[in-house]
Amino acid sequence: MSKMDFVSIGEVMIQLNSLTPGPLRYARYFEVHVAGSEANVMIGLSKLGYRTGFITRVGNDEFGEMILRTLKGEGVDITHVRVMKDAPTGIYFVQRHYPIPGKSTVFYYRHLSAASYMDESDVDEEYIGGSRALFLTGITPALSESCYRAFRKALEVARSSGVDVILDTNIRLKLWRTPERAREALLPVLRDTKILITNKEDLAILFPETSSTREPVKKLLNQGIEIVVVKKGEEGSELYTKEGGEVVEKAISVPIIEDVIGAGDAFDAALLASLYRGLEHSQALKYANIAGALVVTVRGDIEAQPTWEVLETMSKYLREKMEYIR
Ligand code: KDG
Repeated sequence: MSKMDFVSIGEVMIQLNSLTPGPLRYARYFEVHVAGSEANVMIGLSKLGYRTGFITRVGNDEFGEMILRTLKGEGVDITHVRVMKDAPTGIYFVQRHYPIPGKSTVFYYRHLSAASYMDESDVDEEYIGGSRALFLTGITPALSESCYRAFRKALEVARSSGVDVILDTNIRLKLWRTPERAREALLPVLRDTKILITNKEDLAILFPETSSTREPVKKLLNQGIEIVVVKKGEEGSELYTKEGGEVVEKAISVPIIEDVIGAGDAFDAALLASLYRGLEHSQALKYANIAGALVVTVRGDIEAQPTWEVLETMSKYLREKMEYIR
């Protein structure tokens, strides 16, 4: 098996995205997608030319089969995906533009799903140890006690093998239930990361003593993290380095917002693809903002994730505002 550039661990689900905006109690038509934060990032990186692999479990059911086919079709290695007999593939629903126009809400049906049974035995030391980077999010440890142990083991394996650790805090309070639980589990592992990706809301949960983003970012960099990236949605994004570097990029506004879910993952993939290609930090943030903006224009998390060609086309369009008729 060839070595991976990026490996990740988490849950992939079937996303049922309402075709109509508004409360789900009135929704009659749903569109089916495959999605899940960490897998979205692996797919995004695969579209940008990297070899990626994913560790998870799916149920021995039609939805599990759909996930396997999608991952494989998008170029993600599935040799470390287990198919479980006694638990189903997780699903979730997306409600769009309600109660906040332009925003989406998720409703999970993933309790006791196949992926929630992952444990240390899913974490293959050679697989992670042989890769360039391990990508984690704060979602996986929130799934169950055994997922938390798998997450910790993956992190330790990467650390002891000299593999870069990248973490997106991605705090889902619907899973953690309280901010305290999220904080207790995540704060101790942040210092083990090389690149930390976060947002204003997560920083407020992790560092409730301050309302600024600057102070926590400074603290994190002082703990040894090399790069901290703060995603600010419509306000753009910021990148800070241990050496004192600071880059701020404006968000890209798009004429259509279908569903904002998955934008952050596309952002992460384009950011990491750019950083690992050695691009300037400001260019990496620009591409990441473009990738995030593209994903909000469609339903589903992975369909509009860009290739390099798409990133370049959009960059050119934003610079020159030419009529794009081909
Ligand atoms: O980042 C998008 C994800 O939040 C979405 O696809 C669902 O993975 C998911 C989760 O756990 O919330």
